[in-house]
Amino acid sequence: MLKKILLVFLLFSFADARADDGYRLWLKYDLLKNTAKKAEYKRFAGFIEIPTEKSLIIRTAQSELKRGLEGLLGNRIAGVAKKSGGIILQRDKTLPEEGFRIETKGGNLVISGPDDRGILYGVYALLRHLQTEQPLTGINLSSAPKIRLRMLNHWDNPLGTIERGYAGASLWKWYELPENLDPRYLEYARANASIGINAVALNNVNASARFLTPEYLIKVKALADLFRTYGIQVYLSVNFASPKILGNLQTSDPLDPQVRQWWAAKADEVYRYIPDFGGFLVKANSEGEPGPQEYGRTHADGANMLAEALRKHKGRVIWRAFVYSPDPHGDRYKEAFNEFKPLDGLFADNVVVQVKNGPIDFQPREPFHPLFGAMPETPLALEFQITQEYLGFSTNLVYQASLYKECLESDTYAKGKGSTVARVVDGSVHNYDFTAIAGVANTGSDRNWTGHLMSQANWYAFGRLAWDHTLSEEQIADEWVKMTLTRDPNAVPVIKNILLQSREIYVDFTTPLGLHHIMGQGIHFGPEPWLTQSARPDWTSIYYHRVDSTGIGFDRTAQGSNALGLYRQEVQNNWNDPASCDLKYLLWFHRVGWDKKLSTGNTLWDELCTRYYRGVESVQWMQKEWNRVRKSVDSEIYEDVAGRLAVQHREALNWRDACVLYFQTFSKQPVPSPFKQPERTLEEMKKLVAIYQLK
Ligand code: GCW
Repeated sequence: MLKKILLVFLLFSFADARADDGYRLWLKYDLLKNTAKKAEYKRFAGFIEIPTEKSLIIRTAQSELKRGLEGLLGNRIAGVAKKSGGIILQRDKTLPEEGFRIETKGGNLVISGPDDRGILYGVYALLRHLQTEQPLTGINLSSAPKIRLRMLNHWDNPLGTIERGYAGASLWKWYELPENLDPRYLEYARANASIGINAVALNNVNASARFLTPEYLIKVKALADLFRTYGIQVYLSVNFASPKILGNLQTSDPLDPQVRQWWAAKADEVYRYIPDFGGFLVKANSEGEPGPQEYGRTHADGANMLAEALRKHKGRVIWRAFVYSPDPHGDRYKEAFNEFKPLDGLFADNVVVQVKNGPIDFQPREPFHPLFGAMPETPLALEFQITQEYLGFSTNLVYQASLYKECLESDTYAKGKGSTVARVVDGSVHNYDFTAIAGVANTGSDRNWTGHLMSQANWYAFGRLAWDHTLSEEQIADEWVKMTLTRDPNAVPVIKNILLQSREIYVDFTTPLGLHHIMGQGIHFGPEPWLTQSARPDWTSIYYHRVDSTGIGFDRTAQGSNALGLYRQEVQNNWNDPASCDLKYLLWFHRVGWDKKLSTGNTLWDELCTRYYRGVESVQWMQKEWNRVRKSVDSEIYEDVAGRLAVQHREALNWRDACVLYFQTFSKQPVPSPFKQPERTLEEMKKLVAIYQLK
């Protein structure tokens, strides 16, 4: 007996002493310390009643609610329903699809949803409410998603690597599936469901054909069976050449009857394994991936063939618009537009075209993609990159809700003022029947899921904005900090402020004033503005910044490439004139002389230097601010974030010195005071970057 007590004691003290490692994300459900709140919440924690027809998702909702309440309130929830004092989960068909309402009625708390997912999302909303210590008395909260398909795209490869993944190996252990189900699969599904994500594409868009073989479909099915219990549908990225690779056909021409037949049979087979399979995600004729253009066919021909194969199963095709050609005289900015705009209206009704937020490639800042203002007849899905390919990998703290919001709120003027990207994507501008948004996942098998603990906030923010793009980045940061890090009222605003400033700080020390695509060819987290040679001209830096002794920037006005001409007149009016163009987009659209006076009062050269230097100083500011919250956050998390901020400072210095020194060879001007000339030389910076890129 004594031994047993000792063991229990040891276990408990271990649990207490054990530092937080971020594994539990924002779903910790630790006992609330606020006794008044606890007492208020306990009035409804007597029992949980669920609808008589119980589905798997309802069971999930019930057990999640029980787990949450027991953790937060510290008492067991009885199984027996009473008249009042409990929580009732119920169906209410009058509510909008997947939505929910939470209200108090007759001494109970009632969570209603029109469908199972709605009830599950209502449960998570309630738990969020309690975790952030909001008042429950008189609660009347309803919400419904603005976009129907809210999905993560994993760029995970069959052998466990992740393209542009910085948080360890893939979560999917393909060799162990289907027999062995890693417990993380469920935790992953929970996390997604808690923020309203209802679909995932499991594999890289640079797709291996093996996922469509029976050997792999059985593995995919194992994951789909599990994710279904959290309301998550599975999609696969497919290789357009699969008929040749797997079917031994001579061609993968989308108009060839045998090819069409092959895909139809393949779709039937997939649905035998996974009856609620979502559909195919396709990257075609892009960066060397196969596609319909090899046969003289269009993207619409390719997408429509797959759409036909999936139609009878209610499956969908998500066809990516990320295409560009290696034309040294062209402007990559315009290429996706030029290929897709003429196809508007030609896609089958179960096709969605997925467009990246900006025209180049997930840069720290991009103007919104011109296709969002130009495809009234084609449902467009918006693709964000949550993983930080161009945002400092997992060593830089960059809260991306600011980037997402900037894009979502950009006005396309597609149907007059107020036709924001968000409203195009949610279908309210053009009445698309099906709407979708995707985030390229930042998850991996690192214990804390995302490498940088603070990058969890980006996963969280993506889900929350996919649900409701009108939420502010501030509100989302508030929820995330309180659920993940601390509810200490002295620390919460400090951490929120770091998050809210972080994206602009990153832009400042990497690509201020509208510079873009000047990163290392191999190290997308580091600088290589001097890159002039590559396998393709549009993979160099000079293609984008066009620096010379007179100035810097890409002229995309009518005198230049006229990429600006792809936007509505009102948008062009905002950006056309270098004197009034928002400085954050200046060098995206204009070549500007070094001595040109900007609205800040500085010349272009001085302003450029000021931003690079200010960026580095701001990283030091983040370090100091983080230090202020040391006592309010878990020590393991504190140390880990502090360490990564120190790395970020080193990387910021590298960016600053590399860019300032290189551009200075053209401007031939001193670094303006009070800043000091970098201590390192350009040659040293080039050597450093070269070392990072050695094989
Ligand atoms: O951002 C680029 C990445 C590629 C990626 C591609 C894409 C999956 O560097 O790694 O490939 O975009 O989005 O298809």
